[in-house]
Amino acid sequence: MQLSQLFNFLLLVSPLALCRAVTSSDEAYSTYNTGCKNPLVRREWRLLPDHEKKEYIDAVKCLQALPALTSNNVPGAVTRFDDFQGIHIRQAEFIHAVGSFQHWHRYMIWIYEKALREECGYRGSQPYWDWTLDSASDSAFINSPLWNPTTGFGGNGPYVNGTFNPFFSVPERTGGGCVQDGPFSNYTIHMGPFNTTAKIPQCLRRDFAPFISTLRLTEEAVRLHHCEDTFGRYDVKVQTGITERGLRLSDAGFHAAGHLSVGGEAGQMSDIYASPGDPVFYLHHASVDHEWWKWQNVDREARLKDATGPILRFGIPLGNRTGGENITLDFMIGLSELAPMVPLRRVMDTEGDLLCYTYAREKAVYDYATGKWVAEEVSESEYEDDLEEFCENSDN
Ligand SMILES: [Cu+2]
Repeated sequence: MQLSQLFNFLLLVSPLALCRAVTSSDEAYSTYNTGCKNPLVRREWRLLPDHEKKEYIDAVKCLQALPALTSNNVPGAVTRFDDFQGIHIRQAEFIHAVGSFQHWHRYMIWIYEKALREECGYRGSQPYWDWTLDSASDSAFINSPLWNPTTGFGGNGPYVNGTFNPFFSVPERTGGGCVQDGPFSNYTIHMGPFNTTAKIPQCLRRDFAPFISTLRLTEEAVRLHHCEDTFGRYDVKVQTGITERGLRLSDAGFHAAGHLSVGGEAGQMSDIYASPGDPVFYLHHASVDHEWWKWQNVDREARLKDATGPILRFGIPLGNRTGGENITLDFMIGLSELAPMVPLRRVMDTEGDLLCYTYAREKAVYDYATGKWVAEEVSESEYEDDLEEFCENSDN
């Protein structure tokens, strides 16, 4: 073994070297630590002008063409896009039905957004998918601008008969086959289903279940989560529907409902391990994050410090099965090779000493006169007044 080979070998095996590799490959972290002056502003997908939609999709396709960084530990990872799916598969049992669920996914989406910007020249922010805009009817869901083949992510897969998931069934699913149109119909996903990072090439599958959207993703259903005033209770609602055996429909919070409405039974989006194989995962989780951000903003002083929930899956109160210790602000989260470990206090504030983004204070409204979605401003006080009235009127 030559000296340089030995050095490379040490870099790969030594945990110390691993830390070094991560920090040295990413000096940019230090620039984020000086405070957040110009936060990126995240917007709803349909409010982006078409050229910005294209820039985002081009950047995702760029990640899907760059070589993986994690292939030493994630055998199925071929591309930079796969890196994120692989890390999610590997960590899935430590990041769902735990107190750090929201924090870990916030961190993941941010690192993904950073990769799009720093490695693929993307100049925008991570868009999100406001599910409530597509929940008025089955056809509203099916015709969402998100699924547009030229300005979106392509649509449903053709209907395929059969049982795809040993753990749950989605009775009114409508697809299940390979997505036939849009920018990702030819992309090969390399991992899944379930808990393996072995290389299993497969197509992107979607299995729309619009009834989940009309049931669990309406404005009212989503808003009910916000009537909770402690993080613990809010988070229980958001995570309802995560079970040991995957995602469940009944009482599903907006997190599980968003996954299941797109993934049905057969699609990657319904897979608690492999869901980041569908590029829409990132818009869905940005929306979960957006809701948390809105919740935090109602009382920033208290809520930016409010973190609780079990370290072990399904501990109290998330299932109450394992009991055990709770997370604190010092609990460490990380993305293996993709990003350094950080205490979760550092991701509490989206405009803090690590993260630097915010969400536009707007809501998309459909303008029947022009047939276009337009932005309507929502002030913070307006949002809070409405919420108060809503929660008083709902027997919650
Ligand atoms: Cu996840």
